[in-house]
Amino acid sequence: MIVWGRPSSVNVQKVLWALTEHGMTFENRVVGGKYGGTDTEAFAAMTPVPRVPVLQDGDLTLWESHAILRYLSGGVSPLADQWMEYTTSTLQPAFLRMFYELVRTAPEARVLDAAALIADFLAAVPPLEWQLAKTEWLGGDSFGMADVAAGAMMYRACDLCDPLTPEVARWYEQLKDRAAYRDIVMTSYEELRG
Ligand SMILES: N[C@@H](CCC(=O)N[C@@H](CS)C(=O)NCC(=O)O)C(=O)O
Repeated sequence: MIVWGRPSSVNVQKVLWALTEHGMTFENRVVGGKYGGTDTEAFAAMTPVPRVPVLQDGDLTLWESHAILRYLSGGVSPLADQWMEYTTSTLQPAFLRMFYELVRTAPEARVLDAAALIADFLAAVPPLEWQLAKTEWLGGDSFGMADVAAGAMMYRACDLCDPLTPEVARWYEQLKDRAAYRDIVMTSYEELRG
């Protein structure tokens, strides 16, 4: 399999992390961001959206990180799917608004209210606490793709604010216990700093 995308992208990290957890072999072709390569005809032939990640598996080409996670797992449970959707619709947009302003935008160019951005992200976390009070992992009793989808942004989020309510803190410790999380997600994002 080939994963197109820079490892500094949180969405690419989800795919690299999932592949590693599944013990699958793959090649990572580093494109996007400062590396370029997403504005070529060859890239446009793979996806109509010049964004990463893109997965190639033989004749199959897939984009959208959560679709790739579902494919790699042969599908996910309804509970896991629900949390992947929550991540797409609510948690990650709030995280990205915070991350773009506080990390990707140079200090002198920041115009948004940092406290409000942080508060918006923190307001998206209590539903995770609610689920994690009932189940060990977001998607149920075992680690899975919901943890990958939502967990991928927690490392950077913890640098910017404190989202670690009791059960979320327990879950985050469990994520950090995984070698693939440490190797793929808990990495420098200095290249993204504005
Ligand atoms: N919904 C898409 C979002 C993809 C996306 O926005 N990727 C970002 C990186 S996280 C990107 O490609 N940015 C432009 C670039 O890196 O060149 C997914 O989950 O795969």
